[in-house]
Amino acid sequence: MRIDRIELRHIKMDLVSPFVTSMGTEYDEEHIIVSIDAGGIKGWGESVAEGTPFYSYETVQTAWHILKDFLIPSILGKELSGVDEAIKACSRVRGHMMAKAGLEAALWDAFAKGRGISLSEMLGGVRDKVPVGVSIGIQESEQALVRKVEGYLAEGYRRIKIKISPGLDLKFVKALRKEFPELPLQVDANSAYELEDIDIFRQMDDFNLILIEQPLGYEDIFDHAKLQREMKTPVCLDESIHSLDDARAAIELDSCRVINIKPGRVGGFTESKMIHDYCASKNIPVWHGGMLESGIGRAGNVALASLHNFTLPGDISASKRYYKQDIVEPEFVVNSDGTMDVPRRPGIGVDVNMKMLDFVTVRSEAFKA
Ligand code: OSB
Ligand code: MG
Repeated sequence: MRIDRIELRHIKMDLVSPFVTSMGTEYDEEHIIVSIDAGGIKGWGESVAEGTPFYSYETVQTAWHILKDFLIPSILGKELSGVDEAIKACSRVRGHMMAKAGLEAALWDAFAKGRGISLSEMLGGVRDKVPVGVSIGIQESEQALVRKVEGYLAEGYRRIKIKISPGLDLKFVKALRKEFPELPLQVDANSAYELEDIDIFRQMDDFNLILIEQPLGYEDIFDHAKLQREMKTPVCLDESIHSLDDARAAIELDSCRVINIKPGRVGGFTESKMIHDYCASKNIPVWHGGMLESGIGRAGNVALASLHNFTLPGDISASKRYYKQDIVEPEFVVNSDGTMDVPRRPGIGVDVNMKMLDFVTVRSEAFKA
């Protein structure tokens, strides 16, 4: 497949409600949409670098720079036999996983469309529905959180994750456990704690949580092993895992017993699959994380989550949980049994709503071979 043209679009979409975490408050989401024209086929991908460097060092600006000046020139005008060849052509670039993943996703979509199969099938997916949960930001009060959770459970979500931050942690967990003793519940700290806070995590052990996500440093693997040793509840790593090598180190050191896979954080679907397969071989369950993606990124997430070792519900929620209107058709919905359908049409399996995409685009640039 010859890579004839690549277009980048910086998009900005208003969230239906502010998303509060230990990293700050988000009112809107900025990402990059990548589209590739190759031999009459159009592939779509989303780079989840955000407007701010608070979750990752990458931002829309850094990803744009890396895509424009290094990644796109490495493949533009080339005849590629598959995604692996593009990855090899881009391998001199160190880091910048989100920039790489956006381009890689567009290539996976184009190659799947070229073969007339769904992205899920091309990735080796085994499910036509995936279990999904919802990630809830820090709320003003315990009562407000309980009401939010009630609403999401009524919509069908099977598992609730809440964001925590020092001082805004145990009281929320206690309130939810009191109201919903059997609720599948997990917490995400986004690196807000230190090993000295171990007492809080010892107390968390009493609440039958599925897991505790990224309590300590955002690059740490070592201290998480010390914490896991002192706890029954599985530690799950998100921020610290950027590659198969990181996953190996974390599992060999027993720094975590679950891994959150986000293709954007690890450079794309290819590395995600390698981490998935390695975790399966070590009996480590994985689940699909989220970066408040538009429907373009979400379509890829749902496809990846159809692989067999994604046994825990993902942070993959309905389009309307994030945005008033999505940029794909049909929008993503959650079924009443807490699952989401895996698109079956070729590639990402949803159509891009060009009118909506234009509406949310704040800048674009095209590169022609
Ligand atoms: O840590 O999992 C996280 C959103 C942005 C950045 C980091 C995270 C999140 C979420 C939201 O938790 C998950 C979703 O997309 O629903
Ligand atoms: Mg997380």
